[in-house]
Amino acid sequence: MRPRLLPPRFTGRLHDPRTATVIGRWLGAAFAVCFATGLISHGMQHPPSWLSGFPSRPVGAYRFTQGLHVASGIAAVPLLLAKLWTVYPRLFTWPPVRSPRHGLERLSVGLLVGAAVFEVATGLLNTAQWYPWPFSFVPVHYAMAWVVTGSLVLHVAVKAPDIGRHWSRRSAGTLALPAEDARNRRSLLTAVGAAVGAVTVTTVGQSFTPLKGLDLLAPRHPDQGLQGLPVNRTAAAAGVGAVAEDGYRLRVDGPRPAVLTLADLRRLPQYEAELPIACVEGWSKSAHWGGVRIRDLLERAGAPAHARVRVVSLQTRGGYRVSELDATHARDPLTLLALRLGGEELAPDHGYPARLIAPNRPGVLQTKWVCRLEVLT
Ligand SMILES: Nc1nc2c(c(=O)[nH]1)N[C@H]1C(S)=C(S)[C@@H](COP(=O)(O)O)O[C@H]1N2
Ligand SMILES: [Mo]
Repeated sequence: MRPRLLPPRFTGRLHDPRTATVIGRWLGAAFAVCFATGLISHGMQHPPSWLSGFPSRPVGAYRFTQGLHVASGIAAVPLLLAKLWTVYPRLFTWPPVRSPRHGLERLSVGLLVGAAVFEVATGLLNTAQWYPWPFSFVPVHYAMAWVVTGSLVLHVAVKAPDIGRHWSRRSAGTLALPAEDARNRRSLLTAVGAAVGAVTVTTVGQSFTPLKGLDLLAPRHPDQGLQGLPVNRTAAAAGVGAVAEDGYRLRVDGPRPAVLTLADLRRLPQYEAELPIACVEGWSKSAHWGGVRIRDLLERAGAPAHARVRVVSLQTRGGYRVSELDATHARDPLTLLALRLGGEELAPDHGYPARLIAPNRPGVLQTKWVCRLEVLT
């Protein structure tokens, strides 16, 4: 039976499987990079029980993978829009469901589109620290990544014959398409490529600092902030009041517990390290830190070599007041309880009087306003 309302007709010529295949390949690559780097980031923040820890070198590895995560997510925005534009006339094919198998395929496409749009949108808003939703970002963004990946694998499997027929310019299906569309397709693909290039070049400087001068669309500029380093949560926002120089104590709980004043900490051997803050939200900045080695503090406290360490902040509420160091990071000679940044005492917003800084570690785990180290065995 014909529907009373005729489905719309589409006169655009590039809603064809060849265009969908080419854009789909780029989008698939962006999603694959985004998923792999997202798993790394999530694994570092929520280490699975079967993993004893992560390597602490190269020092900037997380900066690189998380920079790639945010860059591939941003590149996915124009790619996803272009892909949806190419295929949207299929929403209006009649009848909408031809068979149970076709119905299932449509359902999986619906799931893929919904989850992909959700994932890219929530990730993008997170880079701007804007959370206009009632759920917590990390677990939901993580769970939806599996939904996107699962439905994407299913989609590629179902579409494999079509993809194969249009994979290259000389594939059978592609040769059957009107030849005069090829030039328009090249223009469209060039424009999509240019859009990807433009959003990448204007945002990637937030972590790849050689391009920071072009960083026009990124929410953070790596040079903006106290002592040349951005601040995500200020002392006021964390509810940490002014810390008095002689009121501060660092407790080290271990086999030989110790309580140290700021003067005690300054009398211990001091070390310097050039290490980045690599925020999960996509900005990264290297800085010059000075302070006491965590491993020296652990040795004084009689901690065994394999000990993990819980790092606790003066901050009394909020998600990032506590972090854990695995044995590799705890023993790394570059892992510091930093007292200085760029040769100056830490500003209150950077964690005065003492903050953790360790190599190859997400920014959220570089705990500020540290007041206690607990040796875990
Ligand atoms: N106690 C505490 N430490 C914290 C945070 C926090 O909210 N509370 N934020 C973390 C995050 S998300 C980042 S990116 C870094 C930023 O350090 P900075 O503000 O010195 O640049 O601090 C981390 N340390
Ligand atoms: Mo962060």
